[in-house]
Amino acid sequence: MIAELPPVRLEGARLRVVALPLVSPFTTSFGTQTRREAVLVEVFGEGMRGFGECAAGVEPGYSYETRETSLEALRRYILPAVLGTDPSTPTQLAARWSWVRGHNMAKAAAEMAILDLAGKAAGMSLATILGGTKEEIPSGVSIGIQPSLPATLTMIEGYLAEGYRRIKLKCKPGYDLELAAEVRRAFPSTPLMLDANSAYSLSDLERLRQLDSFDLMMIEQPLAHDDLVDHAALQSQMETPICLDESVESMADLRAAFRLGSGRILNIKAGRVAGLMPAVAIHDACLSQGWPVWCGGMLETGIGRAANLALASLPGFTLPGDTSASDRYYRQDILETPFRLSPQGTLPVPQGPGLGVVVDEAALDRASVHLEVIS
Ligand code: OSB
Ligand code: MG
Repeated sequence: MIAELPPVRLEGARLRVVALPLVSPFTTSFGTQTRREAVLVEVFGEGMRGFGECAAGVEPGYSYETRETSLEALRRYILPAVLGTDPSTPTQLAARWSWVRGHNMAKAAAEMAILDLAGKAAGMSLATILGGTKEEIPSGVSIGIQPSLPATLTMIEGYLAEGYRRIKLKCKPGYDLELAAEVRRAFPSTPLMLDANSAYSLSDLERLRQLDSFDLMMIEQPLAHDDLVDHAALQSQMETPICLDESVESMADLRAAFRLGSGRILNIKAGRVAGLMPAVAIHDACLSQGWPVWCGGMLETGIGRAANLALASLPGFTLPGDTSASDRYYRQDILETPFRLSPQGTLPVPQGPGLGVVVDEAALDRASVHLEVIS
């Protein structure tokens, strides 16, 4: 349940792009990233500032949304829809851009900034606003495609030693069966899963079925980004649970996935589904349907990470997600206190008002490559 917050008046907004080098290149079936360029939304009102982070990448490999499309949607349509209007609740504000088709990650960034501001104005943490019940989030780590199998094994060993509770490996056709076999041999009881980012088709059925012998928790998004029908066919012929990511961008997609049997688990990313409030509704639907969920990630800076942790504190998030510590991504995050992994392999849910994090203004300025005022 989402707490209804008192109305806030939005007096101004800014759009910023921060560029942060990744500690190591991140390779998926759709490409390699060496740094993250994140669009940040800042909203001003009530004498305060709220921050939101856009999940979009630089290139349209995961989604059609990019740094440029999200900047354009935010400056032309999404922010003008909510700026300078009467005091309104976050729900009322989000309703003003619902006419904009698509651009879910851009909408989610604006919503996050508004919720941060409204939470600060009301003295309420984002986790409390969203209906969170946990204070610590057991965390997994998502490992990109590595140059060699030994490199992958070394990396896994390091993350397990740090305390991570689940290993996710990116895979693609030809970098899958041997990978799963070798990792399973080296780590017989580690909670393990694969993420294909849509790299397979039903013609790979026999190959995918062979993954059933490796005791995987799940395989994430094996088939096309916009498919639910073939995923249902695959799930009916495979024992390993399918977890959907790219294929579920709305409640309508989710209902179709339930009806068809396109999987058994959902990775929830607020950016993919147009915001935290829609993400909570999707979480609630999964909880009633008996689908476990976990919180995905998009290599967020500390700002987006704080929102992910608040979302992951809801009761249906029963599986460790991609909510890794700041140092798994960045040498220098943009928070005064970066997120650290506890020895138990958990991250804390921020308890302060709004996102509950303090931005390191100097680090933010150093990382900024673009700043514009929206009026
Ligand atoms: O498919 O979950 C994905 C990163 C960028 C784009 C898509 C995905 C990912 C990850 C990384 O797997 C998750 C994270 O640690 O943030
Ligand atoms: Mg994924």
